[in-house]
Amino acid sequence: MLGSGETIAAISTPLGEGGIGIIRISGEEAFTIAKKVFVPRKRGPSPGYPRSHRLYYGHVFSGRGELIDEVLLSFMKAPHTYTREDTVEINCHSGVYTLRMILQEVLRAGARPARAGEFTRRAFLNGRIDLGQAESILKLIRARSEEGAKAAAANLEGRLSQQIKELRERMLELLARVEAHLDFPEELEDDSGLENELRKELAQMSEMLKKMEGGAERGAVMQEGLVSAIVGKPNAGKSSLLNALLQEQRAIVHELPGTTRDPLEGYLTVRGYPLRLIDTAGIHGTADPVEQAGIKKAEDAVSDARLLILVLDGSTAWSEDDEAVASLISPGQLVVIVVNKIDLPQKINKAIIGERFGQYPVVRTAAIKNEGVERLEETIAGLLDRDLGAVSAESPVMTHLRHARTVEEARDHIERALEASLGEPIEMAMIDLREAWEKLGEITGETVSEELLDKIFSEFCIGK
Ligand SMILES: Nc1nc2c(ncn2[C@@H]2O[C@H](COP(=O)(O)OP(=O)(O)OP(=O)(O)O)[C@@H](O)[C@H]2O)c(=O)[nH]1
Ligand SMILES: [Mg+2]
Repeated sequence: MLGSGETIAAISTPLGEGGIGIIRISGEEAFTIAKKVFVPRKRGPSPGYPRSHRLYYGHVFSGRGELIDEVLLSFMKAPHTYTREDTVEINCHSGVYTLRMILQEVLRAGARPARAGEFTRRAFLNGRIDLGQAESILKLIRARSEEGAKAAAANLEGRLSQQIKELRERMLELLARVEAHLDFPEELEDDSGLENELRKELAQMSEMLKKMEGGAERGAVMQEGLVSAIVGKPNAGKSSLLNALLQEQRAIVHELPGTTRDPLEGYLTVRGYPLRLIDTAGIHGTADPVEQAGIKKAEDAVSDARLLILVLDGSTAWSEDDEAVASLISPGQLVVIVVNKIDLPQKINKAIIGERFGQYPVVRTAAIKNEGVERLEETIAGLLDRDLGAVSAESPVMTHLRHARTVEEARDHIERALEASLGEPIEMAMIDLREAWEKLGEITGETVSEELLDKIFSEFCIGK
């Protein structure tokens, strides 16, 4: 099956300086178009030119006969291609100018520019991948951490899709059995056997869906990074700690308090957990409007954060500023207390720390000497292990919010079916079971609407 019949083309590699860049052409006319812009080096028709899945060396010329670049071309015959359509990839030198020039020639030769995600959309429409896999490709393109990439890759193999498919099959079987029973009620004396079985099945399905939901939050964290704010009074050593964690001089560190104004971000992976680490302005009472603006941003960052790294300066006494910082913690936030500058004589009152932060882990560091930083990472990882729960290797991590929501909705239907099965006529339960079945089909794309497809594929970048 072919897509819309139109042949599409786009630059498939990121624009910028690089070793090679690729222009991808897909559709019925792909070969014809490529042959118009490409001149193979070997003179005379080589036998069978162009042969599928072979690389050809040659040049691309402009319509006016000017040489644009020396390239390698691969012609790939359907269906053994990404889109299942005839596909050509032009490997050229990756400069923005070269890539654009070649694309222009390809468009002039009859292709039209591909829309965002259109190659993957065609792969889906032509049945090469299901929708869950398509979204995993998107995630893979964007994954920030190795773990995130692994989770996306696992879904790409269709693990989530596989589980959903099995569950849907079970639902369908159940629907069929109940319907057969409803059609021929006289063959059974009473319903109680079937009803018991129905309840048991529904309860199991609800459990399975609940487990899948569990993977969703972890999935989101793996993709986006856990939002984590470093917060404390001025000069406590927040920026020094950020630099120590990132192992680079990202933030300006200075002995003057009030150095950091705008929040500063860095990405860090702690034992496989990606963190989006935000360094913030020191929080204290001030009349300086610029500082006030920075503090406002710091407070916003704190309230958005899932993890707070609250930094105290061990070399100064506990103060009102520390009190103000402590009051920003909101219930449910993950918190680590860091007592920094332990290389200096300690003035902070340990009793107050115990009193104010008894329920949180405390780590002692000397950020500028890199002391205690590893301990801090371990502590953070421990908190996350407990919070997100160890997910076993086989359970699919849901990398997409849409999947998580859909699974939740499906479980709502199953719960309602379960309720209905406790008193209402059996048909009522069947309605919700069928809805759950349909919902789950949206994940694999078996019951998906055109509108949803548009939304999903529009998130892709062009060329994918
Ligand atoms: N002795 C010692 N000095 C430190 C340590 N950590 C930071 N400092 C020093 O403390 C000063 C302030 O450090 P910063 O990292 O800029 O502190 P900050 O909390 O980001 O400060 P603001 O951005 O102004 O709120 C600098 O002079 C650092 O060199 C430490 O562990 N030991
Ligand atoms: Mg700072």
